[in-house]
Amino acid sequence: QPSMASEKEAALAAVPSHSHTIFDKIINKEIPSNVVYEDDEVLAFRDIDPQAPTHILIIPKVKDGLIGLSKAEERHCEILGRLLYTAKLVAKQEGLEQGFRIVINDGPNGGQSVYHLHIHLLGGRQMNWPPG
Ligand code: IU
Repeated sequence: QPSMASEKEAALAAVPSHSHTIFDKIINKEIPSNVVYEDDEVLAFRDIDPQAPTHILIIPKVKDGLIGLSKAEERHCEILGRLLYTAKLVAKQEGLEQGFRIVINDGPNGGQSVYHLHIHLLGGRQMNWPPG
């Protein structure tokens, strides 16, 4: 949980797994979230612990083994493209004409804390390079 640990600590504590994550509960509306875009394949909702004025997570509704980008298979190519395209649509919807950043954290070193592939869309401020 973001409240009990820093994002880095959460990532280091997270165990990569194919089992259900909190994102399934968000998809199934078992826990509330601030949804900004939804279609049959993709859900986009505001990150609970925003790191920028706009911070949205874009996820596939069906995980299909895609616990992280490092587990991607050829069959995932279509949904991966759909997720990126959705990021573009949501960026426009959010008015991020000045630009934005897309992030995919993978594994412990990448700072991944939830093992259901997700794209971070960050915007509304100047981003720094390199990222931390
Ligand atoms: P990460 O790339 O795996 O570290 O991203 C997980 C994100 O999910 C992180 O930014 C959390 O703030 C966010 N999040 C959320 O939005 N809602 C939740 O209930 C939980 C995490 I747990």
